[in-house]
Amino acid sequence: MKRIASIQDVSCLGRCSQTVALPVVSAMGVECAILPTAVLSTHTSFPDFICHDLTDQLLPVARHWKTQGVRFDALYTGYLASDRQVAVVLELLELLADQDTLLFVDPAMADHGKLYAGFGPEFPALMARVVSRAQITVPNITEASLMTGMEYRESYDEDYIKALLQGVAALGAEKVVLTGVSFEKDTIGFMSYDSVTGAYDTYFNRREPQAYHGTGDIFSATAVGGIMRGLSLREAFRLAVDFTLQCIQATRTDPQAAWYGVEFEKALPLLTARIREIADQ
Ligand code: PXL
Repeated sequence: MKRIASIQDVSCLGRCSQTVALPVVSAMGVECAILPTAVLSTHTSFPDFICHDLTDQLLPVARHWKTQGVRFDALYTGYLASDRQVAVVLELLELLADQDTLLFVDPAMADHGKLYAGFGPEFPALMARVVSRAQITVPNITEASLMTGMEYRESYDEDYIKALLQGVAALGAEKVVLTGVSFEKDTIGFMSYDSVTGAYDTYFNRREPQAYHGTGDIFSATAVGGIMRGLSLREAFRLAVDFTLQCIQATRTDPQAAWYGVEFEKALPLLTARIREIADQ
């Protein structure tokens, strides 16, 4: 069985980051070790959340894993809790990766044109250092614009999206998958760029009118799980778009859901069935 380490926060309430990655990756038949970057009472959209930064725990945990001879097929980073955590995470990646370990970086720090609460304007440049190590990175449009210094636009064309993709690749990432891309009002999906082959790819599915918290984390966890189960990047990211949509569709009737995240629990059986159909045995 493949094993990954998911390096992001535990938001105790409000499905996102580890509380999404662990169940989704596990349901896909991949072992998911977790390395929490912080413990928060809730994700940062709740008022008055509390946060305990775990930067000082990260290297001791990783060193202990090393002494046990553990290896990882992928290291997946998401939300990082502080400026000073970035240098530690870079060291951690160095320590835990071997030449066959996939580095998958979700620079989860911003959306809808704004940084999440708690980050200062210097944070995107720090996150860009983690992205520079990635074989695959999955920014949304806000994150890509903040890291590249390009203007954030709500309405855009393919040239703008390609410029963002190339800008993120120029930071050092090999493959860039820009999420939340929508060229038509009823569809949403991704556009990707492979800096080695120069190839672009796109995939779109239905766009539901509601926006929910934590859907980016569902998308990333599904993509990592799919890649680990032997899907091509194209298949894995298509599956991620489709499953994110299924989670949103499973949630639509709940008026509280925008806060508590998508009810992915209802859709997990669909993911398990689909991965059984399409993945390596
Ligand atoms: O879903 C991304 C995310 C992860 N972790 C924390 C967050 C958010 C988004 O707001 O606040 C703590």
